[in-house]
Amino acid sequence: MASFNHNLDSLKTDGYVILPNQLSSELHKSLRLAARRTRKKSWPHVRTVGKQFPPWPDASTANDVWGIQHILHPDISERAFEGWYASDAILDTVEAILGVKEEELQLELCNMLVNPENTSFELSWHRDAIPADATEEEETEMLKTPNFGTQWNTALVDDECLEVVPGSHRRVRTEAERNGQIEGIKVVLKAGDSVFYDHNILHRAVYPTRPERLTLHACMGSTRADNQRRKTILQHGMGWVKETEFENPRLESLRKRLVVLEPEAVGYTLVG
Ligand SMILES: O=C(O)CCC(=O)C(=O)O
Ligand SMILES: [Fe+2]
Repeated sequence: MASFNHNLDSLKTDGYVILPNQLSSELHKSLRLAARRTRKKSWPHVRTVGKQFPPWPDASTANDVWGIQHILHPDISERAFEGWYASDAILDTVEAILGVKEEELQLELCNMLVNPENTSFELSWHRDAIPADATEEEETEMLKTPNFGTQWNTALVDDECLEVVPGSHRRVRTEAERNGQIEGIKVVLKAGDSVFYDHNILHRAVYPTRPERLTLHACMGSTRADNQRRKTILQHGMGWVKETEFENPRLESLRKRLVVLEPEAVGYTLVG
């Protein structure tokens, strides 16, 4: 556990931590097969090239995509994704990061990021929870907002698309950074590695058409999060979770905790 505490320290200090080789070779293989099948599927929920933030248009209007949304959706129905999202490895890590028990975790987003086939693309520098046009005062306030969730990328093949500014989740942007002069470092993942990162770290991503990218991109939160976080998650086109029921009992418990929209019902008062 000592080494995991070290990882938690890195996540707090640097805003990200790479956890090498997180997948058994069997799970890795089934996830990679499931990911390649999913990529080939005709599926309406995608991230379209040319657009950084949701909502994204339906796949039928897209020339190219950089992500496949909602890979836990019953119409995709890949057991490998379901088993992975609700695995010991993921749940133990999320529990340690958030300092809560599995009984307090809720299902959130689970997507897949891919190389666009024909048109390279890139995301500009951003924080996920603070708009780029926030004033210094707004940024200062928003950086204080407690976060009851964590997010991560798990690479199924080698991936160097993500760039981060270490430590930037704990401070406002410098004048130079506000003017777009940002020095980041590449997050280099070998196949099987995961990176957990703070949603407020300054980051961007560069998507060339080659090599292949197959990276699972997910988040999970605590039921201590206020209804605003739940509504945001559900409004991310995730209404389907209300109608579905997973066979995997751990995943089903996570789902039920997200769809209960009154925190009182799960034993917590509103926070934040
Ligand atoms: O491609 C990535 O790894 C990062 C994606 C990202 O930053 C986002 O979707 O907000
Ligand atoms: Fe982001």
